[in-house]
Amino acid sequence: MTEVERAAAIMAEQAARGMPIVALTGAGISAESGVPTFRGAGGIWTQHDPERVATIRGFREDPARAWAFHQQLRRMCRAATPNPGHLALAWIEVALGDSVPTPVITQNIDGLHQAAGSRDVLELHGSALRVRCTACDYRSDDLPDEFEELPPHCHCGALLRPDVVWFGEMLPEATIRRAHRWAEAAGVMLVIGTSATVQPAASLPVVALRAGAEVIEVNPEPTALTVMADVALPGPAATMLPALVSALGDHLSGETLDVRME
Ligand code: BJW
Ligand code: ZN
Repeated sequence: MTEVERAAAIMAEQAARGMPIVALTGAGISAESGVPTFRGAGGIWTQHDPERVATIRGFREDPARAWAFHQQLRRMCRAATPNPGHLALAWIEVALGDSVPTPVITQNIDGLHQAAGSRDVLELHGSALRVRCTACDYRSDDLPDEFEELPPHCHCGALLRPDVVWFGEMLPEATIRRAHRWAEAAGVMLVIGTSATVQPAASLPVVALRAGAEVIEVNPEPTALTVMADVALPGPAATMLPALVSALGDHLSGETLDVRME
């Protein structure tokens, strides 16, 4: 039995018991859509200092600098389309149906899971496709390609900022609470394309393991989680996830699962 087949067997068994199949994703799942990862060769943090562009201190120091960076990031996210990895997760949701919860907890800010059709996406780190006001409750995802002024201002006069979570900031409370609950309830947690270095997201697989879930990791590189995972699939998400879905199809009847990988 290959590792992919073993992972699929675990998923099928847990799904048959109605146990949640929870995904936790990171930048690696979008790499093959052309959105660069943060760390590693060619990573965003090798080109930009996160202290300057991904903290509230850096933003306050020079809002135009932080905005120039985020505009670049937003352009990449807007130009990207879901790859077979994102689509495989959306297909798992459809294939397993309503009796098996299949939430996707993502650290990504690119909106690609939603674009792929995943319906229950928990955005831990917000979205590059939205802005919010630094003073009032204004929030919007109806943004022009380019702002007339950088940094852009709210109708109330205060600065707008990207609706993302920067280092040192709390994650959206309801979202991280729900993510924790899914980690505790999971039968399987698929951990895909994350270096598992940024807290509190990096703790979710550990929470899941302690609560009895089986953890399947998809990542071409080893991480701190690899030795703890029940199955590690060392390869790119856009190849590994369709293979996993295909193997899962062999475990389920044609009526329950319709996952032709065309
Ligand atoms: C593939 C692939 C392919 C490649 N297929 N895979 C000391 C100890 C512990 C914690 C802290 C500490 N000091 C500070 C903290 C807290 C801090 C933290 O964790 N820092 C660590 C870096 C040390 N966390 C926070 O500040 C968070 N808030 C918080 O904790 O609040 C409470 C608190 C505050 C202060 C102190 C203590 C507690 C907020 C975190 C916000 C993260 N924000 C970012 C930026 C958003 C974008 C923006 O600015 O616009 O979110 S950082 C960046 O990292 C982004 C990502 O979501 C996040 C995670 O990265 P991810 O997704 O894992 O990507 P990579 O690039 O790291 O990895 C990619 C992986 O893909 C690699 O493994 C590849 O191998 C793989 N891959 N191709 C599959 N084809
Ligand atoms: Zn405002």
